[in-house]
Order: sequence, then C-alpha cells, then structure tokens
Amino acid sequence: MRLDIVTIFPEYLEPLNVSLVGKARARGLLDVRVHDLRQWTHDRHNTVDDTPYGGGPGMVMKPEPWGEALDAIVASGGPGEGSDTEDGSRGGSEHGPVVVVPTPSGSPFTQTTAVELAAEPWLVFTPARYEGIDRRVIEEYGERLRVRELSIGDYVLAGGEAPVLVMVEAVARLLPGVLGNAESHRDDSFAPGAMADLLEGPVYTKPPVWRGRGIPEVLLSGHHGRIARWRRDQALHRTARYRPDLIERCDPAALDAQDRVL
Ligand code: 6GU
Repeated sequence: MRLDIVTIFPEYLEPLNVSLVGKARARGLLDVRVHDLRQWTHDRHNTVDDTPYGGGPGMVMKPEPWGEALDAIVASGGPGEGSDTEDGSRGGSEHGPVVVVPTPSGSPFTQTTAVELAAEPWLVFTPARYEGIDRRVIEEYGERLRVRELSIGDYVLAGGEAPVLVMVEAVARLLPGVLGNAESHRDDSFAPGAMADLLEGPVYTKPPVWRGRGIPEVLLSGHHGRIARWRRDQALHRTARYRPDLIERCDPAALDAQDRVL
C-alpha cells in the first residue's frame, strides 16, 4: 500500500518511522511518502494561509498549494511507481488514490472505515492546520477522485497530523503480513465476527500471583468452552459499563442464548 501525506509539519509524521508502521515500511509492505506543502508555494514567505472570506477568526489554507501538491502526487503514478513495494502492486490505481481529508467536521473514522481503507492500494492524506482548507479544493478533487472527510472523534485538535497518525496505524495493522499473528485482530474491540461490537475484556500473563492477586481460575482450567464463555461475559459486562450505547444498538441476533446483558 502506498500512502502520501501532505503537511506543513513533516516532522510531526516522524512517528511513522517507529514500531509497527516503521517495521512495515522497512519490510516493504508500506510505501509512505511525506511531503512538505510549502514546496508547492512560490512566494518568498512560502504562504499557505490567508484570511477567511466573510470574516471571522483564524486563517484558511489557500487552495493553490494544495491543488499543485495533489496534481503532482496524482501524476506521480500509482503504488509501485517511483518506489518499491515488495509485491510490486499497482492494481487499482487506475481509479487514482482515495483522498483522506482529516477534519473535525468529517464523518466518524471507525474500524469499518479502517477496513475499507486497508483494501485500497493508495491513500493520500491532507492534514490541515488553521481553520481548514478552502472548500473548492475538496469540491475539485471530489469530482475526479474518491474523497473522504473523516473525524477521529468529538473533540477539536489543532491540526490533522495527529489524526493521520491514528488513521495510518489503524489501517496499517490490518494489512496482510503486518501483524505477526493474522488472528491478532480477530477479537479486537469493534472487529466484525463473534465478539462484534463488544469491548475486549481483561487479559492476564505470568506470574500467577502478583502482589497477592491471582488469576481468574477459569483461565487456568484448560477448559476452552468455559474460557470462551467467561471471556464473552467479561466483554458484555465491560461494554454495558463503559459503552451502553453499543449494547443498545447491537443486533439481537448477535447475542447468543446465554448472553445476559445487565
Ligand atoms: Cl480529523 N482534525 C482535527 N483538527 N480535529 C479533530 C479531528 C480531525 N478529529 C477529531 N478532532
């Protein structure tokens, strides 16, 4: 998968060199290209913002640098061009990239969104600062490419860079070969499947007693059926406590005969 990220703070994306995403890059599973938006400015001060039409506080990002940046990136070809992904993948780029616009005014970025984006060969992220990007940029590329305006939650951040780190990590860990164990995300909170829409319950490891605290005895029983039942009960209790909204809107068919919510 190829990811292009256009920002006025390339240093903010340094964490993409570390840990899971950094390793996926080193292994050729992810081709991440971070671009400085100011390279597409032409004035002495590399201006990327201006005052809003209609007045009001704050500044708005000018359309011209974004237009030049996106045109250059789209023209640079699909995944696999000008760089090296291990599978040499270029399929799917005939539709161009999906453009992800992080904004607190977007639709919610969820695990379903992450799964959808993980199926794409090429994503371009446009994290903005200030009050956002001139609307005409989103209109323009919305006519040529698939554009998704996405928010990571109901709070306001100073810019889209931290949301990009969040979204890239959520997507990257779903790519084939990135996680050591392909089953590692089967039981994730919010993963589709048997534990759909339930929060994960508690986990334990050695030692068997720590500061006088033991392990729930069922986990030591070796009885896989009882362990699965216990884990599901823990997940239901935790979800009822912290996310009652998930229980409210869960499909009754997703609850099994032994589930007792409350
Ligand atoms: Cl994507 N951007 C900003 N600036 N703030 C946010 C957000 C995005 N999602 C939640 N808050």
